[in-house]
Amino acid sequence: MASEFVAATGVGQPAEPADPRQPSDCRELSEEEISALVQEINRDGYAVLPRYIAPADMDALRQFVRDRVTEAGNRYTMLRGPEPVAETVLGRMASSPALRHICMRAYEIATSRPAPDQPYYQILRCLTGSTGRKHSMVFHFDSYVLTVLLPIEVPSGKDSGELIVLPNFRRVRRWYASNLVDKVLLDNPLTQWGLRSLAKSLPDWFLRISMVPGDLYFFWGYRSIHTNAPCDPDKIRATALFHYADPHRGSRLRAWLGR
Ligand SMILES: O=C(O)CCC(=O)C(=O)O
Ligand SMILES: [Fe+2]
Repeated sequence: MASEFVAATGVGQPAEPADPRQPSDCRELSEEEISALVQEINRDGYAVLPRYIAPADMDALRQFVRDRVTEAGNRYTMLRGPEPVAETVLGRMASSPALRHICMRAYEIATSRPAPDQPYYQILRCLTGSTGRKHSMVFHFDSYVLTVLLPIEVPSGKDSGELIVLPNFRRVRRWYASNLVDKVLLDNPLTQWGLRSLAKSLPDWFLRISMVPGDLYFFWGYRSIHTNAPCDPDKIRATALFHYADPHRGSRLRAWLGR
């Protein structure tokens, strides 16, 4: 599956032995590697760059997440935008030319459209406690073409918060109105109930990805129906997301609707 990408391109291997005291900047990928990444997302539903973030950065990030969760009273918490995470490796990722290049070229290769100069929609999601359940098994399409996901804390155990994906379910819509119809059809109690039932009764229909902290995951969030499985309430599940490129940014209908 996703490992083929690694085998084909060798991008999984760090160029030098990782020095745990030396936080690394984002690795660049060649044009061939980005093409292989896109092919893999198209074929398998997702691609992964193993060990993209250095262990020292991951340790600091885990501590950062624990501190924010404690501050939030051990409840679900979400940090939005670059400012609250500016001092962590997530701040460096958000401003990394190498990661930006991967996103823009992947977008161009996949859509044959020029990559727009839009900031990431960046969030850090921390699920824990009983409030974490409310934010699990909520199937959705993202509003952005490419979703880049860095798992930070992945709980082990019965409920271990996998990423669940029905990959590449729809095309990138030309019109915002079509996108809105898709979202209404998906985001209603009946469809949500149907998808939850299907995920239980026909699990093979879905990708269920057990993510590894420090690896970097890519999928077409706009095209894929996806969600996260629940995690045990006494554990933390934390993911950082960089969503890139809203195809309906200039839509007049959307401006009119005030969305
Ligand atoms: O946290 C995750 O695993 C997925 C979150 C997600 O899909 C989103 O924020 O758009
Ligand atoms: Fe999403």
